[in-house]
Amino acid sequence: MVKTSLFVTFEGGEGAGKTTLMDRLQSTLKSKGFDVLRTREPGGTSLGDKIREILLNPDPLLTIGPKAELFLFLAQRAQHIEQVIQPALSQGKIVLCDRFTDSSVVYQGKARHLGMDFVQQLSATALGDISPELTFFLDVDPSVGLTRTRDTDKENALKGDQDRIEGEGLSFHQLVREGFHHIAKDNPNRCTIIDAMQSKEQVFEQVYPLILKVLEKKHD
Ligand code: Z5A
Repeated sequence: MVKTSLFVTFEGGEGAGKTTLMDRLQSTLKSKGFDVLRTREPGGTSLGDKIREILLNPDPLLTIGPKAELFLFLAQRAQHIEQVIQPALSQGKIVLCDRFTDSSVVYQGKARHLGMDFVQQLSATALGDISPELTFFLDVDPSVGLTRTRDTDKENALKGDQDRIEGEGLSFHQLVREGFHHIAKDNPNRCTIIDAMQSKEQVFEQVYPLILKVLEKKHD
């Protein structure tokens, strides 16, 4: 087993193709002998999974204001880092994480109007010295992404079961997309925007070599 710690995050709007891409990356990296830990937010721990159920519950009687929502995301992240991400990196694993702090900055900071800088500063307390070395933003027109997700839900007989955040209007998801572009522009060394309107194969072929390049540099 090849031991190389690397923290990679995957971001993007609903239905951008993160799960699809991460499935392929995980199996390919494992087949090359790397020790890979795959995880996601919200979630990743027992506490995180319980917080996820609350955050995504579409029940209109369960009111969650923007600040409460933010603190729930930060709480699950603090636990996720301490219990899962930090230990895995210390053991020389590649951590592939579906969403991380950039999602909070964009969804709560930009789309919920709490302010991107405010969320970034507050997040620092949950993060400690952990931050991703590589981030891929899968960029897709929100109407395309939402249609993909709804088609998948239909296939899985989940019609009408949109989660609380997915069920926000198109303008909300457009703000999300703008927010991710903003972060990518401000962090060119860490972030790469990937055109997720391309085929699944093309998306993988763009991302995988970039991960390999960083892994090779670590072995030099
Ligand atoms: N959130 C937040 O507000 N603040 C935070 O701090 C964090 C999260 C961490 C979590 O939702 C929600 O929490 C999320 C942000 C918020 N809400 N939104 N919107 P989630 O975990 O349930 O869902 P998601 O992260 O948005 O992912 P998803 O909907 O599961 O989509 P995906 O993983 O990016 O896509 P996929 O499952 O790989 O693909 C979707 C479908 O498209 C599927 O049928 C694929 O076969 C198809 N697909 C994938 N790629 C392609 C390409 N390239 N072409 C054509 N079709 C494709």
